[in-house]
Amino acid sequence: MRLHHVPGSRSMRVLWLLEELDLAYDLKTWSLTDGSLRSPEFRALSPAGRIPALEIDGRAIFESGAILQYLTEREGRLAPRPDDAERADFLGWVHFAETQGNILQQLNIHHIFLRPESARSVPLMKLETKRLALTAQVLEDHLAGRDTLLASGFSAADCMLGFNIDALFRFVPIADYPHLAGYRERMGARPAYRRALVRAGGDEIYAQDFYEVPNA
Ligand SMILES: N[C@@H](CCC(=O)N[C@@H](CS)C(=O)NCC(=O)O)C(=O)O
Repeated sequence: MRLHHVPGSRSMRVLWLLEELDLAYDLKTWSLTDGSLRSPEFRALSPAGRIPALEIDGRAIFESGAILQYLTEREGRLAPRPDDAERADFLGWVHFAETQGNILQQLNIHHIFLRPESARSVPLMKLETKRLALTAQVLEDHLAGRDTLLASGFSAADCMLGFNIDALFRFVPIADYPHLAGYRERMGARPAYRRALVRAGGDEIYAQDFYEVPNA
């Protein structure tokens, strides 16, 4: 099994799940900025040139949510089965994580990656920060009085969504979301998460703890 990875990116979701499942794997590390994700070699694994991709069972799978689902079904662990009443909640949170992930990606592009800086859009940063705050409030409300996304306990949906939270608090103030902050602490304390962080290498994306929307 080989995970194609960029430190600090969505491949952390898969890395964390592989550690939770105690599976053996190799890591191949790529860069978001050197053009290599557009190479034929990488696009043979992930056609849109996106991280992560997982080589497994003689093929490659792309899309973090699909990889998580494949792994939980293959291993028969950390996700409710299709006939379980919690299955719909599980799938909802897995896909919600990508709704939020796409907002975070827009904010990363406009606060960090886009060059020249004059091409960055303050109105877009404002809009996406508001949209992000709405998703954060959904989680804040959902996590009041519960430790994990699913009532039955930790699942791969927490790997999918838990990964977002570090990025989320770069753009919305942690003090506004105490239940979500507690969730981040609980997820961050899991031994498998700690092991994944060590294997993942340093974050390649964020140089600041918090990114304010600049005055236009
Ligand atoms: N929906 C995809 C999104 C993958 C994605 O956009 N990954 C980012 C890294 S977090 C990437 O590869 N960005 C490079 C690019 O957009 O060119 C998934 O969940 O796997």
